[in-house]
Amino acid sequence: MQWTRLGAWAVASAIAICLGTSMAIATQFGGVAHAGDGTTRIWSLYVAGTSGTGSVQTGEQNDAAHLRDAFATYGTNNWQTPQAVLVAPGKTALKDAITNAFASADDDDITLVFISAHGGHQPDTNGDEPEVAPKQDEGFTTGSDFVLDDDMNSVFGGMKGDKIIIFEACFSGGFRDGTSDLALARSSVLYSCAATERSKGDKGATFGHPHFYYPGYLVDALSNNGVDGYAKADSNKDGKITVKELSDDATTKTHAKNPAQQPGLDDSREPPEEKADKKTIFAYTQNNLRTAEIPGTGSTKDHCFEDIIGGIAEAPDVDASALGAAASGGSSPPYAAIAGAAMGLVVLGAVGRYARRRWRAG
Ligand SMILES: [Ca+2]
Ligand SMILES: [Ca+2]
Ligand SMILES: [Ca+2]
Ligand SMILES: [Ca+2]
Repeated sequence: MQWTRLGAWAVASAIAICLGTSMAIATQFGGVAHAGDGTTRIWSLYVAGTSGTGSVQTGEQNDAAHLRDAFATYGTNNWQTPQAVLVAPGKTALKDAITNAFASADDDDITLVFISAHGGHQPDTNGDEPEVAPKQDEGFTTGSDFVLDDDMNSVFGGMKGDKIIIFEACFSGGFRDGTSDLALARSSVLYSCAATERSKGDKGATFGHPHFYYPGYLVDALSNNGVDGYAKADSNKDGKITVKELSDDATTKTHAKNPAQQPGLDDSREPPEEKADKKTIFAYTQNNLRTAEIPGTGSTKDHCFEDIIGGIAEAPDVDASALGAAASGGSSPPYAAIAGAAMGLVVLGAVGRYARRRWRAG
């Protein structure tokens, strides 16, 4: 299977690649009526936060494009087009793209945004974050912008119906843990790691080409199980993958691959009929799924800033072996050391926003 199609979207001109066929299905909300046209449609948008062609940037873009392709190519439920992949849209462009992409969605539809981007954090200045050290607002980068969790209700405000947001980013488990964080009604968040964790991937050892682990396993979850033609994530083999089945499969495999990383699912803001185990995100035909990809070789990398955002000078590197030691030895999260060092540098008078990102092969 080749994954060669990658769309890039500027706000003014969407380049959409339309794949797959649509087949109307009954509402997926357990028979509970929401205002709408009586048909559940799935609208989706996929974002790679980084532009460029390096191996790490390729990982982000693979995450976005391959998840899009897996959903659209093999899913038989009612995926709507365009299913655009956006590469490094700025914050305003991202917000506008979300508003535009979901303009035709209604209340009995599902809207989905997937984002693979560097995660970062900065000191919590409005006090909304939990009273656990270190108090930080988390966020992700896209283009040259940092999207703070305090701003996510605005950025994602154009989503409609039942909202599913999937984050591949360091610290993404913290994107809705503060009182000013992402908290849209009827929304579920799937995240690649806890608020204190770094999210990792590799250049090809696991999936045959660069992916971060969590989205790589999300894509893999939609592939043929190699036994009886059902999808790997379809635990009850009914030809449908619920949001919970998808999350569970990718979570288990990601955590097994990197024990220092615990993905998760938060559907606490969903009404009972839209909880993750009630909602089909992927319906398919048995024996009509792609096969799993072939592992290659590659080194491990993480998906974090090595800089702290917000006018603070670059923080020191964290060695990959130290991350491993922290995971196995239970020492304090490595990012705490980064934050402490970076905050110490504030007094040196760093001025302006400095968001240089650097990826490191470990
Ligand atoms: Ca509808
Ligand atoms: Ca916050
Ligand atoms: Ca937060
Ligand atoms: Ca199922």
